[in-house]
Amino acid sequence: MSVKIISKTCTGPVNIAVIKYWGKRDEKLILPINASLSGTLDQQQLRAKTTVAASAGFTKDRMWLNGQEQSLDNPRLQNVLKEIRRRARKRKSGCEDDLDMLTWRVHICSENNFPTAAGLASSAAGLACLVFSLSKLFNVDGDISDIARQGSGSACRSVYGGFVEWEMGKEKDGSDSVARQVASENHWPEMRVLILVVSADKKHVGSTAGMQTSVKTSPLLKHRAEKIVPERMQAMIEAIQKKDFESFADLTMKDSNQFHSVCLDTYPPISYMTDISHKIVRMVHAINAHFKKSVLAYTFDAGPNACLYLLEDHVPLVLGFINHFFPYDVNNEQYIRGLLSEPQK
Ligand code: 2P0
Repeated sequence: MSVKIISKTCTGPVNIAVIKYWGKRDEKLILPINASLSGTLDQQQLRAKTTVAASAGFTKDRMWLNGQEQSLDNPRLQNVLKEIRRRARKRKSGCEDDLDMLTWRVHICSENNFPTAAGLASSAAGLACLVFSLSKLFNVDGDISDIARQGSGSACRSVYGGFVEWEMGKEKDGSDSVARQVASENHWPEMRVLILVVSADKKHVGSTAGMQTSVKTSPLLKHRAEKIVPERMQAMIEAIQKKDFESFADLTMKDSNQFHSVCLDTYPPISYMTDISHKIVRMVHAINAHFKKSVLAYTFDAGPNACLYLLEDHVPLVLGFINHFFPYDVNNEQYIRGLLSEPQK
């Protein structure tokens, strides 16, 4: 006797925030204390890849990440699976096979082609990809960014390409805390991102725990969420719509700096940036001073690695500076690799 297995394989992109998410008002539903905005990278260099399979022959839901079996005894993953099955059931337009399928267990196999948990948005790409693959497997249509959000907050932004806003929302049930595209992947085709891997080690404080401590202890975070981010979001959306790189760059760098200031304002403090990260900041400002305007913007997430936004024309020159200031040294594990990614495709 043969047992039917249905499977789907999808890939999911990384997103790099230019207005950062840091802090939740609801831990279970993953509702943020401020809106955020990111660019979605193309999938040539960095991506998650997930295969989901369902079968009447599987005895329980199981998951493997980069070849290692992971426990699915995780409330976030359970919520994601429950919500996908709930929506599939609600749709009810499927054939009998479809309805049968809702009782089948799933096997999930996911891999990233870049360091996991090193502040390179691996959870965003992974969870967005998982939710997208499950939605294809169970024929769930419509916006799935709210389901991705329940897997990992920033994952909701990886559901769309181009520049994407995660709206904070007002509703208690999170129904309006969703991602929406601010500009499509074709809007600013000259935009590039260089990722400088300072360290591929796991971060010393995870984002989820780090932001919980920040919400409890940082007065700067409260001020940022209430006063700074709402104005900055508007200015950022305008800069993107007008393709005003200078404003885009200045806002991006200021927001990264404020996020890391919040980390230091957290008690006990959190420091994600290293001496090399700070050296990159100085290099970027030196390059911008040379041009007498911002042609390059850094942004750092919950880790020491730098993401540099710039326009295509400046890539060769900036790579020249990077090679000059951070020469490749095989004996030094802290060397920097420049990965060139086009953010929008
Ligand atoms: C961001 N980060 O906007 C910010 C900037 C890190 C620094 O979103 O607890 O992994 O799963 O919602 O989404 C990292 O936080 O945290 C993050 P959870 P998540 O990209």
